[in-house]
Amino acid sequence: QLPSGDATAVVERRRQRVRPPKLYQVLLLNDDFTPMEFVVQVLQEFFNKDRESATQIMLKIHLEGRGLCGVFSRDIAQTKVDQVLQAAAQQGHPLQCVSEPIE
Ligand code: NFA
Repeated sequence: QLPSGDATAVVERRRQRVRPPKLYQVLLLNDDFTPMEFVVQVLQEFFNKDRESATQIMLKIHLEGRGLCGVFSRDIAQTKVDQVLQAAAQQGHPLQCVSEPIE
């Protein structure tokens, strides 16, 4: 179990168990129906992007299929996903948003 011996070994083993929390990417996925302007507004409202970077990210998603909106702790990432999906559904848009752990 523990390496043989002294108190130092115990201290080192405890320290090894402390890990920084996993981080999560939040991504938006392209579709053929959600208006570009709505995606730009989502990026500004929920991901605090200025209009220029929001437009760039939207176009990247449009051209490449998906794009990174931000990196957050697990709970914040899930809240972002929920907020985006709720806003999209409320406006009748099929916009999809997912979160994925990094590494
Ligand atoms: N592809 C959508 C359109 O042409 C725009 C869009 C961009 C949708 C990014 C979803 C995400 N109206």
